[in-house]
Amino acid sequence: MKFFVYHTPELVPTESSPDCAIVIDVLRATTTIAAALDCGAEAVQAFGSIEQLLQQSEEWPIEKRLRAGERGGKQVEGCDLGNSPLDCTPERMGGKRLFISTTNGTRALQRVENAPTVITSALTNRKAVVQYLQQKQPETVWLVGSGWEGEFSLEDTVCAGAIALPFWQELGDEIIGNDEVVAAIALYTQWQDKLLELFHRASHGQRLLRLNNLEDLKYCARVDLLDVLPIQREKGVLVKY
Ligand code: 3SL
Repeated sequence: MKFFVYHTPELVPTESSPDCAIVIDVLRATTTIAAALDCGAEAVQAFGSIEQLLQQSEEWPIEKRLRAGERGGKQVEGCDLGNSPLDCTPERMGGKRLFISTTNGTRALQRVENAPTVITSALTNRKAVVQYLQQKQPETVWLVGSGWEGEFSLEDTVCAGAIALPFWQELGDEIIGNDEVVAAIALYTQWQDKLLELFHRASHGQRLLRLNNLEDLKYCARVDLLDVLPIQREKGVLVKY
C-alpha cells in the first residue's frame, strides 16, 4: 500500500486515479456524513451546488428526504438542516436520504468520484477506515483533504495523519507516497492528545466558533467514536459499507 496526501481537492492529480480515494472534511461534512449513516440514513447524496440539490431532491418522496445545505458555515435557506453532525439523530435520519451540499467537502468528493473505491473519513470513524484498508489492501490510497476554498486545513491533514500512522508504524517508509504523508503523520503525532486545542487554532475552527459551534468542534474531535464506513455506491451517493 502507498499513501498520498493531498491537502485540497485542487492539488489532486487529474491525469491519474488511485485504487482507493478517501475524502476528509473533519469540520464538518465527512463527520456529518458518518453521523447520518450511523443514525440510519438510507444514503447520503452529495452535490456541488445547492440548485442541483434542490432540483434532484424534489424527485424524492418528501417524507423520505432531508436537505442539508451549508455555505460559509451557515445553513442555507430552503434546506431542513445545515451541516452539523449534532443534528443527526436516529429519529430524524432513520430510513431517509440526506441530500447535502457544503462549501468544500462535497466538492472534494466530486473531484475523486471516478476512483474505483471512494470512502469518506472523519476522526470519528477513523478506525473503521483503517480496518477497511487493512482488509482490502488497495495498492494506492489518496487521502484528500477538503481544505477551505483552496486553502490548507489543519483538521483535514491531522485526520490524514491519523489514518496513515498505524500503517507507517507497521510497515515503515514503504507506505509513504509523497512528502505530505510524512507531514500529516507528524501533525497527528504532535496533536493527537489535544485535537480540540488544534481545532481552536485552525482557521475554520475559529470560523465555526464565531458562529457558536463549540459543541460541533468537540464532537468532531472525538476519535474512533463511530463504527461506520461511508462508501460510494454510485457517483455522489454514499451508503454504509
Ligand atoms: O466546507 C465544508 O464542506 C463544510 O464542512 C464547512 S462547515 O463546517 O459546514 O462550515
